[in-house]
Amino acid sequence: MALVEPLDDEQLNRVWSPILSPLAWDLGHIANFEELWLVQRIGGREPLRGELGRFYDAIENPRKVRGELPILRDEELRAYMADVRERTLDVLEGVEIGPDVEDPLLRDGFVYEMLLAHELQHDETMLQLLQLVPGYEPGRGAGHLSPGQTPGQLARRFEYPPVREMPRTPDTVVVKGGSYEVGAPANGFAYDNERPRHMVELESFEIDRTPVTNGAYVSYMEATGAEPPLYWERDGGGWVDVSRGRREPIDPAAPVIHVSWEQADGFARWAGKRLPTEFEWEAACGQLEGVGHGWEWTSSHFLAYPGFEAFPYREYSEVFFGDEYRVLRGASWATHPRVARPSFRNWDLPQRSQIFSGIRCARDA
Ligand code: AVJ
Ligand code: FE
Repeated sequence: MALVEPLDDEQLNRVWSPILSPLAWDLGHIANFEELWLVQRIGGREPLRGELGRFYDAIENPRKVRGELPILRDEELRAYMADVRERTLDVLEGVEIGPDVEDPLLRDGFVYEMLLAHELQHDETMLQLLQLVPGYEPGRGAGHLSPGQTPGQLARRFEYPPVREMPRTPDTVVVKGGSYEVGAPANGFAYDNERPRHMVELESFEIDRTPVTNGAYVSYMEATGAEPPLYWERDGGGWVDVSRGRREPIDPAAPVIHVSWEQADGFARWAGKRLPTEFEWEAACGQLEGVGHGWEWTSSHFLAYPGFEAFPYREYSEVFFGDEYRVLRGASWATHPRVARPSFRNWDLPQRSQIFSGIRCARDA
């Protein structure tokens, strides 16, 4: 709610882009997902609005049609969100979680972690859309701290643009070939696509310690005529960032974001390098710097790990497996720390750049 506090209902309902949902859809979807998995599945209650749930099904309703759906809007939307949350808290009181609970949805509180992660990921999706809203600045006043959360963590989530310091000299991390363990351990929260943890064989490789900067990307554009990142516009001799209706000079030292996989792959080849595979990234990530400015494109397709089991539903990951999507690793400035971990796999289509996506190069050693 803090994220959308500066917006009015017209802005919440508007279709800003065919590849992003209206904000009202995300808000209703977050609440409906919570109702479905917790209030209905765990609490055994009837849905609050009957068949409404099917309009919030992400697979049945692709992003480009979501503006025309009879979804909840305005006061009705806010009332539904509040009703669901009240029921959620109610159900929570009567529920047992712990390592020995039989229901895998409840064991170790899986369903709660899933709902939190889901909401936080949609916050990032909403922030992608909010880049299209002129004058948008997140409403800090509406934020509240949850137990254990420091003001710094809340502020970091809302920081524009990425400001973490970059080391001066670009250099590389050398990783020796051999067997590496990848994926999420069997206990603790992770998505199904991160499991099972397993061994992979890697050849020796080098990976840049830092992500590609705006300055380096400009050199690539000048040398090859490649397209600029999304939200860049020419301004005199230089470039400005026009997201959120601003015109801010591009900082050549900051990592580049809003590039597609095609742009990232093109850059890497031009530089005489290549994108890392997702497993190279995971094996090296303990030594990388600048992780968290932007998601990092990898050369890997989004595929199931050997022994994969869909949980708790096929539509989270399984329906996206195949060679259509590319995997991104790491996190962006808009990713909540709670959902950032070395085994986390993000994915998108290779031509997309609305996500906060950047580049890190690798090469065979
Ligand atoms: C992991 C970001 C690709 O947006 O499709 C949200 C996250 N899954 N609701 C997506 C997700 C279900 C997912 N990504
Ligand atoms: Fe979702």
